[in-house]
Amino acid sequence: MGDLATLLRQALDEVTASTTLAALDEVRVRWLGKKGAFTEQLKALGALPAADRPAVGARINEAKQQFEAAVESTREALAGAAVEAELAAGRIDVSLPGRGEARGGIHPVTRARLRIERIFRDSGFEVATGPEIEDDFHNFEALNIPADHPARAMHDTFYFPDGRLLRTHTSPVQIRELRKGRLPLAMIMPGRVYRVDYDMTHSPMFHQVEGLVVDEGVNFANLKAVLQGFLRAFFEKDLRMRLRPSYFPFTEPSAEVDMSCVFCDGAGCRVCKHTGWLEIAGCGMVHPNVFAAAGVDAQRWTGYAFGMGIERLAMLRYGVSDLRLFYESDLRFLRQFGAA
Ligand code: 2U9
Repeated sequence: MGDLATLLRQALDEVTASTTLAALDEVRVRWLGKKGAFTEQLKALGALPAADRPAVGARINEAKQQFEAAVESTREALAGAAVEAELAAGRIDVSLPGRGEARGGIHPVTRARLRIERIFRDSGFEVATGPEIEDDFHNFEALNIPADHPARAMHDTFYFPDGRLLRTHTSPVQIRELRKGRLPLAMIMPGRVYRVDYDMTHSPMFHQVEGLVVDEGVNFANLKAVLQGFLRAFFEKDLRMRLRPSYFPFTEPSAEVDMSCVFCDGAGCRVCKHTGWLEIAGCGMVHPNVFAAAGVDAQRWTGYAFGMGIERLAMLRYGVSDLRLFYESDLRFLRQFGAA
């Protein structure tokens, strides 16, 4: 039985040497499996004299049990260590400082819009909005833009299959307001508008603010004063303004609005192409045909209207040279604009 003691020591050494659960299992199978040494020993019992068998059998079983107990305790130790290692790898150090929260900012176009709204509200205007998906009547017909006008071409306007379209200006909101019949009114209409246009200075979607004042006896001089007051408040500069005759289907007479260059104060620079002036808005007195379409009595009421691009106002106010920066979501650009 000296043999058995040697075998047991060897088996226990192998258990101790196992560093993984898989290695330990391999040792267990090798010693206890069908061809394992303990099994072979038990098989050999048959060759012994019958009288010796119980005692020898008992010793073999004892050795086998010792081996099994060693395997079991090593298995527990290895499994415990594996859990510990897993926990250690995923441990979160709750005492570490946090990463900190990134502060959002207000988009420059929104910031400009809020600024415009505040200035006009302060001088008694209301702010009105309307749908971006419009019908032909509100976007064109009621604004004295006839069916054969080039603005209605497929390549100038985004159409839906049912004939509706993405509004090309915020003027349909004015039509909707006028048709409510609540006069007098003084309103601005800011919002997104769409045109089939894309290059350095044009985007298929951009923002406009239009204004409309309808009352008894309002005139071009009132329009000029309101626009000059707005531009001076928006740019916080004592700038000059001039009107040039122009044409829009919805106003008569109509004018383009220039302001003295906010970068060179009229002296001439690259931004104003050395003219000293920047084109900033369009305006005019509401056309009688527009009043008729909106159900307003043009004998009693007169009105003025104006329109400006919000991106252009924002570019000039914040010194942004490329319109596309507004739409690229580049955080290095956007982070420069804080709260309004
Ligand atoms: C009604 C009556 C009149 C709105 C007007 C303009 C002149 C104008 C452009 C400026 C730059 C649009 O963003 S832009 O491309 N707008 O020049 N808009 S008068 O006139 C109206 C609108 C509604 C009922």
